[in-house]
Amino acid sequence: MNLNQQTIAGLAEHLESAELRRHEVIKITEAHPEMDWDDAYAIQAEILRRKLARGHKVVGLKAGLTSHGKMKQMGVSTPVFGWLVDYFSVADGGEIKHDQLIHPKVEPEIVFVTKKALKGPGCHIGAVLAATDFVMPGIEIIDSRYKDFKFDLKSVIADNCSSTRFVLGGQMTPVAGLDLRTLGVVMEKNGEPVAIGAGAAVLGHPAAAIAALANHLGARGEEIPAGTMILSGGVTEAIAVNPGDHITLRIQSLGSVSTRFV
Ligand code: OOG
Ligand code: MG
Repeated sequence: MNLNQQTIAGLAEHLESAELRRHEVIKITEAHPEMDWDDAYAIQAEILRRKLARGHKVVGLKAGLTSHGKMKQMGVSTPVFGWLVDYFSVADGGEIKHDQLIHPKVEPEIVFVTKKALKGPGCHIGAVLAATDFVMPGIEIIDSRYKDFKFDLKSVIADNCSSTRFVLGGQMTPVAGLDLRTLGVVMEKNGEPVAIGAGAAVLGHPAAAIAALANHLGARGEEIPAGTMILSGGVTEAIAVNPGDHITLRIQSLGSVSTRFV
């Protein structure tokens, strides 16, 4: 680590206040080019500590930048990991107030819920599938706190990977008998398909994103507990939304989920 605790705490406050006051900031590596990966995850952890101290609860985890579409869109090449807290959750069919966010985009995601703990290193898709209780469709709403959604990997990790809201729905579907690579994914904006893909877009198999998360946590002596909900990462590039937009995600065999921006 290259940053001291005071700098980490200051950057966490800076990024969290950008979220809570809905304004953009310059990517933090501009002022702190010496920042390393551990510093970035330490800032992310400090933002979570602030939220937990205010009574919020962790309700899930996420992997991001796991598909070629997303990596190309954001100009980066490594997956990133973050957390999801209680107030990020929006009911299926529910409304999201656009003016509570900065410049939101939506992503189609395959969501896993575990029934056994997963611990790296050495976690692989077989272990993930054996530990999966069910999968379901999820719309993730991301809202980078950085100006024009432009960042580098360390800056986006510190910003908890742009996380802001998620909507779960559809059918809780066991993975036995499903080929998650060939599941068709269609996201519609106002009735028009705007993003189309298949599960294999996510690291060749969406379970590989969950294994990567387990291996990332394992390197830190942590694990994915049983009963954890995990977003495996946008299958396609993210789509910008405006007030009035209605988003529906349909995933083959898993059903559909929707939300509306007001
Ligand atoms: C980073 C978050 C990426 C995903 O599913 O790829 C993410 C970003 O693109 O702002 O959640
Ligand atoms: Mg995502």
